[in-house]
Amino acid sequence: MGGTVRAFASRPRREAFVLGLLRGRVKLRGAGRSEVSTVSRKFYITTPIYYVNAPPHIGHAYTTIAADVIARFKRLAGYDVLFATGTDEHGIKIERTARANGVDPKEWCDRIAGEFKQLWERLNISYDDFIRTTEPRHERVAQAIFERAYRNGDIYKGIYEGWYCASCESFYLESELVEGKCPVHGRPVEWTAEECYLFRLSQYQDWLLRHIEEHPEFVEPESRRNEVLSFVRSGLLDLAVSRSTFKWGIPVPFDPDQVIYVWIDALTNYITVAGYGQDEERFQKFWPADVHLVGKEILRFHAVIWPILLHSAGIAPPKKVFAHGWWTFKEQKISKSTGVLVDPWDLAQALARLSGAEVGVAVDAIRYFLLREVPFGQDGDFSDDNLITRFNADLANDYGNLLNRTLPLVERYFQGVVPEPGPAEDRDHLLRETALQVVDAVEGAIDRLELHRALQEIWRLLGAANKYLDEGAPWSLVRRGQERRAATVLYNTLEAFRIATILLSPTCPTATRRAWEQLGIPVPLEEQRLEDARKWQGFPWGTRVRPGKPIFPRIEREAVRAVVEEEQPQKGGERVEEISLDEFKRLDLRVGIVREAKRVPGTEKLLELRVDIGGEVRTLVTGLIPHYTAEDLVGKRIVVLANLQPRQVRGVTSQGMLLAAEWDNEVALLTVEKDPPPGAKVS
Ligand code: ME8
Repeated sequence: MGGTVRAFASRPRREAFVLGLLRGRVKLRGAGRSEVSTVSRKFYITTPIYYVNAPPHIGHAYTTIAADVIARFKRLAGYDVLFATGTDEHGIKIERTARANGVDPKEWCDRIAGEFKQLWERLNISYDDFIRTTEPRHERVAQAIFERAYRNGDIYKGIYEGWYCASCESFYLESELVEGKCPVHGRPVEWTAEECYLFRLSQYQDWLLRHIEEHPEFVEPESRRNEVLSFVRSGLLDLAVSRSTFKWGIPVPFDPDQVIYVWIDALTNYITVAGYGQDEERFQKFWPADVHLVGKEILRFHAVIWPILLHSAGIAPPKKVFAHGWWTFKEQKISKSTGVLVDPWDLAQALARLSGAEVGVAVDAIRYFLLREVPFGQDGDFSDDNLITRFNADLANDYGNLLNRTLPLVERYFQGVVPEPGPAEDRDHLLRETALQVVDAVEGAIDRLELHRALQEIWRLLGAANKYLDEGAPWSLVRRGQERRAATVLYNTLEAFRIATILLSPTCPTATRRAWEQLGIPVPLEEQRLEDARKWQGFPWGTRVRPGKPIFPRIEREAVRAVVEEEQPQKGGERVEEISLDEFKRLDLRVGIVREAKRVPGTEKLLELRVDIGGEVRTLVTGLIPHYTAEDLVGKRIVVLANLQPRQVRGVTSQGMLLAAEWDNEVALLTVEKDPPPGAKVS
């Protein structure tokens, strides 16, 4: 760091050793030998590759954000990281969806894969590789693995009969169905009987059992591991690994009438990314994967089929498969098949509008909320209200406000220059101890994938720093002429904040960058490493701070109510209070022409309108069904309240309101005479 040069002569030995490790390379000096060998530490983490049958939603964002935070943390800790995500593009489900949308499957896949990539960019996902299963590099690997199992005698031709759920792309036994429907999606299953290739899963049952028993860390959390164990103990059946009734898949290399079963195709993506069969050095370095993060519904594929397939091909299984829980919304699973969707980008934009924060900061708040709210591994119910509470209490108050009250004090008492601390007192030692413990605790929690715990620990440090500042009260120290002590208190508060900022940077990359800019430390946050968080009093005194706007401006509850509530019909006949003419003039009422209208999917009464209000076309969401159909409205002149705060209605942003009369369950739109142009003022 720039500024002042100081020696760390008294750093404890253990810390010095850890620092050596953290740059990602350890120098091992053999006794009596002079050569120095370097060992690089790698970390390979994956998300599932997502189906492209529909655009991404917050469930996909959850896994991907979690993986991103872990990957960023590992980079911070000096690891050479490979973080992969991607899309799963073959199978009957994708083929059907593409046809239903009137395009060929490849075109459809390109479109949706593009949407995933765009969302990941917006959510600040730092993936190193985005794999698509339609890429030639992957098709070669899937075929090679299939062929290898065939040559081993693990794949044979037979007839498979069973119930198939196209949503899961999976076969079920009669006994596994729930009321005759898919146990995961609750959807009807299809009876299939076809000639195909089968894989001898049953042959590997004992090997897998032993592997899981001998490697308790292989499947986590523990409750999920027990489920997998009892599933394997109950007996594995051979698995159908090819299909012949449709074409949208990777051809079986030795039988062009069959395509490889989509799950076999999909799972092999993890070794394609690592360079299998194409870049031996890369494969040696990154395989086995350190963690496959998955949702709990696809754990069996990853913890049973995948290790067996690898073992049959002579490849080591991944080190860990971690299954997290499901997000629900009002107790219903958020998923494409239930139709309950939360669009993370809409949510970020709404949060940005509500708070006035920049959208990247709002994205950070969502990233933080998802990981903090629910212990990683458990289910959680999504609620706007809890999101706002976390935003205000944790981010605006504990984190943002700590900075916003410290920097002005530095300005006021020390001309905006971070002062040199004086001799340490007990409470200074205590803050230092907390900070150093927290760094270790955060690292440990990330290693155990206790992401919520890692955040709790950072907040333990922020809590201690806020309390330290309150109790240290530099403002009264200055009043009593104790500037030196005030300098120490302010310095140490900023120091704790600096450490918390480094630790929080993987979760909130944008907000922490903004905070770092305000701290004024010349070395950018991106260049900080975990070892920098372990250096107490690493903040260079003499630094000129640059106080700025609050990074997480508080959200007012009133504004929230307007945004998250669905449109409620106004009740007629109510007494209303009088307003002045000036108050009325604050309403921007204009003539608008409805250019397009369509029903909001998944709702009974909502229409989404595109309304020309003169030089601008606005989106309005209104509950006009069954009084009007979409066709009734196109071309109509209506009256629009144009300066109503935008609000989120079922994932669509409504940018205004149209006026209508209501009586006895009837609704009539307000229209105008003489066809004025769109934008004409109504007063
Ligand atoms: O299963 N809560 O793809 P998919 C939490 N292509 N996580 C959720 C979620 C929710 N409500 N909804 C989805 C597939 N997810 C296969 C994977 S891998 C070789 C092939 C996340 O598009 C979670 O990670 O159905 C879940 O496992 C994944 O999205 C399912 O995505």
